[in-house]
Amino acid sequence: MPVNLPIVEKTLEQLGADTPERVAALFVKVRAEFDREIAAVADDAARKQFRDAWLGRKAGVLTLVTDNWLKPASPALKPVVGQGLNELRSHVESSIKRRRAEIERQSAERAAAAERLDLSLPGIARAVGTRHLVRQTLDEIEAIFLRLGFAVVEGPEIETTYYNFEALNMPELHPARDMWDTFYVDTPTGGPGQLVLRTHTSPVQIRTMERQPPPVRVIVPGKVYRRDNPDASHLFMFHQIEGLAVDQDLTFADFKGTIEFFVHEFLGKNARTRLRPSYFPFTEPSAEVDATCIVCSGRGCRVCKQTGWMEIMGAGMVDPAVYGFVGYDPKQLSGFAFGMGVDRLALLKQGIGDIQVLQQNDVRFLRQYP
Ligand code: FA5
Repeated sequence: MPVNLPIVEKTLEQLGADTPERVAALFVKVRAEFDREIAAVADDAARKQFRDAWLGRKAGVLTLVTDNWLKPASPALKPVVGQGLNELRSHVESSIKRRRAEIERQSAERAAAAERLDLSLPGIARAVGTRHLVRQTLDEIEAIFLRLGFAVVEGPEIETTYYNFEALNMPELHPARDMWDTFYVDTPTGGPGQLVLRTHTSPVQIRTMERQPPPVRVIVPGKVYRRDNPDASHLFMFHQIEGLAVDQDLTFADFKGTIEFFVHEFLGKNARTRLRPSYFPFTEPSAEVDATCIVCSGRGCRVCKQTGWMEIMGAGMVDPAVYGFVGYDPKQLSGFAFGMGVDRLALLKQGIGDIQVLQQNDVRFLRQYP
């Protein structure tokens, strides 16, 4: 910032300042110009430039006054110029220091004003996750069976072939093993220690009966895995809820009553059920349970493939051969078991046409089930 003071470029002689009064008058002019200019210094960058213009060693105003006024001054005027210069220097230095403090205070005030907390501003809404539709369905089904006195138990997702097949009355090479396309886990030995990703929750029937004496009344929610090609009704990882009740004198009527109660609670009082004969190696007799399609109320639609019915579970009376694997007495006991596909029940209840949306994690879908 060049200082607008041509007088400091000249000597006292050139300025005609030959008396102490005239010299003093020159210093008054310089000081007035300084005071005028410092008032316009508004920020730290301007202050630095201003300081250099006045105090800079090479061409600052005070250096010029020293070189042009003091050094060539006559001996009579030298003390007057010296005194004027000293007073000017201390005025310049202290004023610049004061201005610097003011600028710092002002910028701190400005920053504080910008940061001031405005309690009237609307808050920032944080997105909160929700339970997945499958989790919601699992919880709902569990709650229904808890009311009937069933307990919830769980089992491992990596299972031995013994629990997944053998103890469920499917010896090695039994053709029924083909009902489940299985993911085998590589193990060094193979053979009887062979591990699989469980294809159903039924192995936990065996684990539960091994662990506790009858009576048994449990449900088993969990993930299961099959080498099924994904399509509108198939996933290769899905969820089942197994049910097992074993006691003295349990009959097929107990089984039917339990399932009807569940279907009414889950799908509504108007939903009807039907049983179709089926086959599972670990139940005898076996049945597939259908419920009226909730989307079309049984009239027939795309979701139920125009049949009016939706298959919801496999089930049956526990095959007496199974009790032999867990040390239960088949002559004293009877029971029923069922295994339902939770993902398909979620589709059925919500009228969703493609099971794969449950695993695509599209938030536009997930947000519909808060
Ligand atoms: C079983 O898994 C038997 N363990 C059920 C059972 C338990 C029978 C106890 C008797 C006694 P199934 O393979 O039918 O049965 O499967 C049961 C349900 O899982 C089916 O009704 C269907 O809802 C569901 N499910 C089967 N495969 C798939 C798949 N790939 N994707 C999604 N859901 C499936």
